[in-house]
Amino acid sequence: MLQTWPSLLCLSLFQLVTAVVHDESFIPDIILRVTAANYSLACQNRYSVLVNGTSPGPTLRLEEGEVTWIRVYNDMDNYNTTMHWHGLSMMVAPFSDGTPVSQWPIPPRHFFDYELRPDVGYAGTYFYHSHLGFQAVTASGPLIVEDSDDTCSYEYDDERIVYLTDLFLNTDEVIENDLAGPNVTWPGDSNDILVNGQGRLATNATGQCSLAAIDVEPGKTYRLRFIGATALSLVWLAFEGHDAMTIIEADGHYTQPLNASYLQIGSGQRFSVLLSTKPETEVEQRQFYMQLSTLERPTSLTTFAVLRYSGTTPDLTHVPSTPPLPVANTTVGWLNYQLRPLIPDSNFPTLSEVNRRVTITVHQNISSSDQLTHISWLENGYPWVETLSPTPYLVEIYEDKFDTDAAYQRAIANGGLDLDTRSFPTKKGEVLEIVWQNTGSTAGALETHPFHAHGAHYYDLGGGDGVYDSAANEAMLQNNPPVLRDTTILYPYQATATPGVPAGWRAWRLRADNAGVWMLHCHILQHMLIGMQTIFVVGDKEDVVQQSGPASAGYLTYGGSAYGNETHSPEVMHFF
Ligand SMILES: *[C@@H]1O[C@H](CO)[C@@H](O)[C@H](O)[C@H]1NC(C)=O
Ligand SMILES: *[C@@H]1O[C@H](CO)[C@@H](O)[C@H](O)[C@H]1NC(C)=O
Ligand SMILES: *[C@@H]1O[C@H](CO)[C@@H](O)[C@H](O)[C@H]1NC(C)=O
Ligand SMILES: *[C@@H]1O[C@H](CO)[C@@H](O)[C@H](O)[C@H]1NC(C)=O
Ligand SMILES: *[C@@H]1O[C@H](CO)[C@@H](O)[C@H](O)[C@H]1NC(C)=O
Ligand SMILES: *[C@@H]1O[C@H](CO)[C@@H](O)[C@H](O)[C@H]1NC(C)=O
Ligand SMILES: *[C@@H]1O[C@H](CO)[C@@H](O)[C@H](O)[C@H]1NC(C)=O
Ligand SMILES: *[C@@H]1O[C@H](CO)[C@@H](O)[C@H](O)[C@H]1NC(C)=O
Ligand SMILES: *[C@@H]1O[C@H](CO)[C@@H](O)[C@H](O)[C@H]1NC(C)=O
Ligand SMILES: [Cu+2]
Repeated sequence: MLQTWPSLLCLSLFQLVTAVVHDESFIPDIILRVTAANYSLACQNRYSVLVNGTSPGPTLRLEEGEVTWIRVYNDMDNYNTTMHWHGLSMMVAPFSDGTPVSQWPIPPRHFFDYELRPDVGYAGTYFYHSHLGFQAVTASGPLIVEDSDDTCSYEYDDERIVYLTDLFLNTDEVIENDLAGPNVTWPGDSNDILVNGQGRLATNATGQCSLAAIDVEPGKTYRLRFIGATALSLVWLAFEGHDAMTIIEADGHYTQPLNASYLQIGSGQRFSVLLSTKPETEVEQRQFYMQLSTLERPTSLTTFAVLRYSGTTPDLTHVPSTPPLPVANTTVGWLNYQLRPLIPDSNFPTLSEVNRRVTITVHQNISSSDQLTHISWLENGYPWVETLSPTPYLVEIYEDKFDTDAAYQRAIANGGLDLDTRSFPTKKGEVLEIVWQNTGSTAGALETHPFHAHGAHYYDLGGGDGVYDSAANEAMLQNNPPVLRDTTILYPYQATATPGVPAGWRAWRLRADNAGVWMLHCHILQHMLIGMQTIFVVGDKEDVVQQSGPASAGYLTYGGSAYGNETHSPEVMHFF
């Protein structure tokens, strides 16, 4: 059944390859069903996109180096969807990245079989989420890549997932229209930070909704896997009565142990910490608050979960009127230059190996006319929004409709951005430095942006005020080898800045080895909706085909035969 092909490609082969029909004899490893329904979070009814009927959706556990097929059903009548596996590189299976630029969305009442294979060395904490519109505010869930026998890891007694989401009361549709409609309206800040889908409105301390409990036993060491699946909020958190956490993982890579009394988690980031519980003899109080606050918003919101020792009668409905911990402020540049890889990493390219530096200047552009206000986030002068690519770029590449060479030439002459395709074309194998450069908005404001990369993890070179100075920064890295990350934060280093003037940067370095179409974007959904996204096109068609193989026609049209429905078994490429 399964066709294989040599890695050398010729055109005639393209015709020969056939897809595998996933009929009843094909059993996916995992099934996810996406619905839209009225659903209650923190006692608030909201029409939301859900995975398997809940938010967050079920926890997925994958193995390093193992191929896993995940069938995602779009059970909605009125919305497309996709599913992105946040942090996995999608090397080899480029249609599986789940973005609007790498696949046609899954039409209503259709399903798509995603083929995943987490890279060896990437055991850690991830999540999955829809990549369309504002759906990811609720349509998401934890994804854990388990350690293999060879993984050099840490010892702990047990683990707990601490999954953070925002609660918005307006529907996705209202929020999308408020932001991207003809007259922008800010649809409001988060009403609550939910922990594992649970919480109580900060403004409403009565009622039946429970705080989340993190259940522990005395005298044990827990690995807490924190997942920042918030739409907007940068979250500060710490535990009452337990002031020592040891960070051991960031974005799917083990780090050398680093003690911290609090965490600061942006949308898209993950951290694991080891937390040792008190010995039985010292446990007088049996429940302790985990205090969470939103940072960098006009009004800070403080909410709670409960670290609950065994043997207690829980009180999860009580919200303290006075927070047990001081209400936090942002630590600008938190963890910069402090994390080290657990295993020495010899693959880090030095400054002299860098082929090209792409500086991406981000700017919030406000324009008004005839009583209408329009706000966009621009990257080097231009926004990127979903409506800009009616056909996914990867499909255009397979159909020979995207001339990557011409795009590359135009981009090189324009600081890396090709205006015709609104993309950042890259040669496969280039060593890139990507510098996110903050600037004052039209109104002189600066904001915080957790920038995320698809397609590869990057060496996070750090960040600072002003403009990036590569020589000075390289000196900072001399005895501080950086870690691989997929989401790090561009901070504001002052409250205001002159419109358009550089004020703060974050820099990444990576080997662009993964041919395909990869989004690099701020992970704040509201910012994405009004332009804060970029598209990196790595390699040309030959590179993509050589890496992954050809694509059957069923992938190249919306609702094509690679997509299944009730009467049609999908014809699916097995890329691995
Ligand atoms: C999701 O729900 C479907 C049935 O609705 C079930 O078959 C599947 O196992 C569930 N997935 C997970 C990961 O629990
Ligand atoms: C969801 O709830 C709203 C408000 O109560 C209601 O108008 C709407 O019909 C409900 N939708 C569905 C699909 O149940
Ligand atoms: C679904 O996606 C297709 C292809 O991009 C588009 O034509 C259609 O309008 C979308 N449908 C909805 C409901 O957004
Ligand atoms: C407060 O909680 C009650 C009970 O859960 C709920 O009915 C009510 O809508 C909430 N009030 C507000 C303002 O959220
Ligand atoms: C980190 O915290 C652990 C647990 O509290 C403690 O044993 C260790 O000494 C601390 N390490 C450093 C470097 O402070
Ligand atoms: C946060 O900043 C405010 C105002 O600068 C200050 O009053 C407060 O003490 C700070 N909080 C902490 C925990 O440092
Ligand atoms: C940026 O704003 C200016 C007005 O302040 C407006 O003229 C211009 O069209 C805007 N540019 C974009 C790309 O939105
Ligand atoms: C646009 O919104 C602003 C404030 O949100 C309002 O003052 C203005 O009247 C609106 N313009 C139109 C044409 O509705
Ligand atoms: C199911 O898929 C087949 C093949 O793509 C298509 O011809 C058919 O129209 C689809 N059915 C529905 C109900 O969309
Ligand atoms: Cu942003």
